[in-house]
Amino acid sequence: MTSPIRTERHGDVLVIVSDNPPVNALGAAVRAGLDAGIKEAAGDASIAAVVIRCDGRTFFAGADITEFGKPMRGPGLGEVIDTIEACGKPVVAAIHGTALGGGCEVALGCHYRIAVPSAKLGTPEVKLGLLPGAGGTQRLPRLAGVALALEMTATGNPISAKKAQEAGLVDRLAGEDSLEADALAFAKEVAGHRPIPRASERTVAADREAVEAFRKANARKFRGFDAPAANIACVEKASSGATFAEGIAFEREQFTKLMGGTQSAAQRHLFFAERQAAKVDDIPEGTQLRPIKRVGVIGAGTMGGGISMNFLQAGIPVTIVETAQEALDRGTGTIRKNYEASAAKGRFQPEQVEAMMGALTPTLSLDDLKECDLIIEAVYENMDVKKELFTKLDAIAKPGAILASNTSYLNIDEMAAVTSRPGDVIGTHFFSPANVMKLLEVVRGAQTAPDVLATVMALAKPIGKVAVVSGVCPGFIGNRMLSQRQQAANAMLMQGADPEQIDRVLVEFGMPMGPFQMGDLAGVDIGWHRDPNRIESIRDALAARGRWGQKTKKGWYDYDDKRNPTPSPEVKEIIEDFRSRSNLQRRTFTDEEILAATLYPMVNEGAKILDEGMAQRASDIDVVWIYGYGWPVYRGGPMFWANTVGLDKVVAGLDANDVPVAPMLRRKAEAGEKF
Ligand code: T1G
Repeated sequence: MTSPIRTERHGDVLVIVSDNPPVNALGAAVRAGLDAGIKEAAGDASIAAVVIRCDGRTFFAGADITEFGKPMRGPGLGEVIDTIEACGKPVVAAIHGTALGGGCEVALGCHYRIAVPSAKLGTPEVKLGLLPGAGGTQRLPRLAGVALALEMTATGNPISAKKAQEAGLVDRLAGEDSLEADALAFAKEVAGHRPIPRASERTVAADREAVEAFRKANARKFRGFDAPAANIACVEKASSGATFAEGIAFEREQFTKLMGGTQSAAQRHLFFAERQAAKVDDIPEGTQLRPIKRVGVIGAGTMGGGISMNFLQAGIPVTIVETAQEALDRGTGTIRKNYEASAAKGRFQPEQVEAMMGALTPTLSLDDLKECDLIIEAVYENMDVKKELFTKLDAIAKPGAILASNTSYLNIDEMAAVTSRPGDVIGTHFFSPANVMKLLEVVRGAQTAPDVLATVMALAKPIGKVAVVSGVCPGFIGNRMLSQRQQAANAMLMQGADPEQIDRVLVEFGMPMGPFQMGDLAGVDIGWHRDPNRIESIRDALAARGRWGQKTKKGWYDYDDKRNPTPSPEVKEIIEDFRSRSNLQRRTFTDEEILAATLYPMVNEGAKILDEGMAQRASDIDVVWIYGYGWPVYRGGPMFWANTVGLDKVVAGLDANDVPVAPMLRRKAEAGEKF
């Protein structure tokens, strides 16, 4: 097999080039090639300097994650980087694209760094539950100081080439289209320079204030994660007066601990799961996508407005339709207000806001949708309303237009059936707020055409979404599992658990909020029959008394002006009243019992979803829960988490609570298999 590394001679400069698509990951062959190239340069007196660069779209984007957990082949990355740094001739890193993780570490091991302005440098290992394990936590602070090293390693966010240059991480910016030549010229310029600057030979002053301030500022964001603290500890070690070798030993110890832990396994699982979710297994190779030049959105309410924003931000013009001018104005006004709020935070320039608003065409007439390539309805969640609308759209929309429903649980096939083009009908279930939440459930109808599905899936990334394909079933993937959790929570309420105990247990597990806090956020009245005299559940009783959640400052909890929740005596009274009229056995619940009672039924429903073919793979279900509901990434999603708990334990828990176990789940548990 040819090496992904080649060398080129340019006078007295040796250029080492990696050609390892798609992202020049630093797999064994690349590491071996780099090692050999550097040793060739070190041993050849006619070579005065070295350039390391990459073909393709980016400089090394990190260690090869697919090699993790397998026996190391050839020299380790840290070893190769040490060899680069120890080279007796100046080595220049020529950076384009994203120098990430091990790629950034290779650049730090070089003596000089030149980058194109559009390049980014980053150490995102923390997003995989890890830390830069090839010397990055020790070289970064030595080159750029403690504060930036903390920011880069513990948040994993990349920085621009310009910011890197300002911080001393990059020595020079190349022309956007002349990196190769500029790097060569730079190498010739520094050839023969003495002393050769080596990051490991520098020291960095302690900055306890920066460390403490950083820890404090990020405490909430890092809650539950192991890796951020380990990254901080390594940067602290580098600035503690320890030698470079001591720092490397500490880094190695911390890296090994993280790599062996469940959190990193979970986060690495999700890295691939998210990319896998974008792939639809049975779409024929070479399926042509339909061009989407203009999108129509029906409904300018919260969902319609948020959906429109996604496309406007991606540079796709939107025609938005309402039934009344006042609603239309309110909707477009909200879109502008949201954009202006983002602009105030520096996310958009004012001219971008004007451009996006200029690409929004409000109208009261459905006929104005006739030029749209994709039409998404986000109207009232009622099948009759939707069927009537799809009937009209069938007559208005141009041939080949994709007709999509934003329904969160209604049957797409029924909507398709009223049209003459069921193949063009699909579900695009955005999660509220649609311009913020990343999950997009793409609901594939029985007759949805492959190119329609492929087109919508391909749209997800440009509009900033993570798409997961769902089959047609009530609640699709996420809400179908969520309802199991809600039923279990309601049942425990009746037996003696408090809303705040149940919510606390799930928040401590890592969820952003528990079922009752979530109910108050979404609205206790959502899906309520609206008959205050028909009180069949605790929820009905709350809704009947106007306890609709945060929007009425009272729901399952009472809320102050800052929306801080406190337990409500009225709610306790309502719950007590229902308990007293039921013949359910009263009991207390331990936190473990609450966790098992609420999460195991979700896993059980996930098994049914898989068995019915409503989701392509278990990892897709994990992606739904990470991006749609805030499941803690360090637990990998419900199906990955169930594997870590042990499916036999999940089945035992379901049996103990008399929950009928999905056959597929029981089979797997008995066979000692995982999802
Ligand atoms: N290893 C293996 N495969 C990778 C990879 C990697 N590092 N990065 C991407 N891929 C694959 C990816 O699975 C997909 O494959 C294809 O490349 C395109 O990726 C020792 C321990 C670089 C910003 O965390 O952030 O270094 O689905 O769809 O949107 O300290 O990929 O096509 O088959 O994401 O243009 C640290 C991870 C590793 C960077 C490009 N590095 N990658 O985004 O394309 S740990 C990272 C990314 C490490 C050292 C430590 C992004 C990207 P497929 P993509 P993209």
